[in-house]
Amino acid sequence: MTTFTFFRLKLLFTSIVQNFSEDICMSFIEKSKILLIATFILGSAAKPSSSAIFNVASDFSLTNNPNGAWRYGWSSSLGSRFNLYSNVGKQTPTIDLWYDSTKTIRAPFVVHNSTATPNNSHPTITYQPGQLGFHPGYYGEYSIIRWIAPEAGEYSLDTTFMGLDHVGLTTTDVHVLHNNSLLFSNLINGFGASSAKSFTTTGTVQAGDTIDFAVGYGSNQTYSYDSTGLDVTISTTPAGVSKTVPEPSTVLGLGGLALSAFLGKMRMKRQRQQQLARNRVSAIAFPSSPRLS
Ligand SMILES: [Ca+2]
Repeated sequence: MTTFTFFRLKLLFTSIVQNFSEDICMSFIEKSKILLIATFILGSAAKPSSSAIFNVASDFSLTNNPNGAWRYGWSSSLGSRFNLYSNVGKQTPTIDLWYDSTKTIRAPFVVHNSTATPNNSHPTITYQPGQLGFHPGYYGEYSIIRWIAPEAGEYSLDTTFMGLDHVGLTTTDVHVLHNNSLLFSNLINGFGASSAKSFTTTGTVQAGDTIDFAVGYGSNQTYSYDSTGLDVTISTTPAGVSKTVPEPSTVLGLGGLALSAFLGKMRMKRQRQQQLARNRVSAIAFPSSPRLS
């Protein structure tokens, strides 16, 4: 549930509760029941949603950086200041590119094949449909894709780095860092599946924690032909939320039904009371005509 949706609901329930609180026909106990139901609905709705899945390639954006939980950028060394890429363009006419225009030949960078077909528009790389890659800089700058935890909770991480350049071949060093502490390091020397290095882990994060995926120019310390594929999936479960807890929409539906039923019952009671009051007024204003005998 978005913050906007939550506050719209809050305004709606506040309005309902206020209207009935001003109803003099309603007892204190009845008003208290309405408040309790509304509080339950809002309290349940305020809880974070259940598990979320983030994928670095399918979530890619060429228009937003930051892009949701993702950031595209670079640093001079591992763990040093993170700089967002501020320039977009094309590596080839059909391959998307994030880069820093102040850097030599636009490296380091991040690339993405947004087409639905294998793309060999680059002379030494074939990008698979939807594939994402990144590349270090001339001076050994690290290209980094950063994920920032939207909220506290548990996470599971599955990542694979792979050489993309079938001519070079790719020669890079790759890393995963949690809040700038190394979780994983390895070297990519080669091309394709045989060069791939994978890493999986689980853990906990606080809101705002960073998990970085970084690529450097490798043990040969040259950046030529160093395009490296990156596949990352992060699954999260917010703190305090069990996978068996009903979805907020379910809670809202059940809570809304309960509140509607209770309010309907109160309306009927009020209508009966108003009708009785009208009958009494009618009896006083129009007494029966005296019977002529
Ligand atoms: Ca290299």
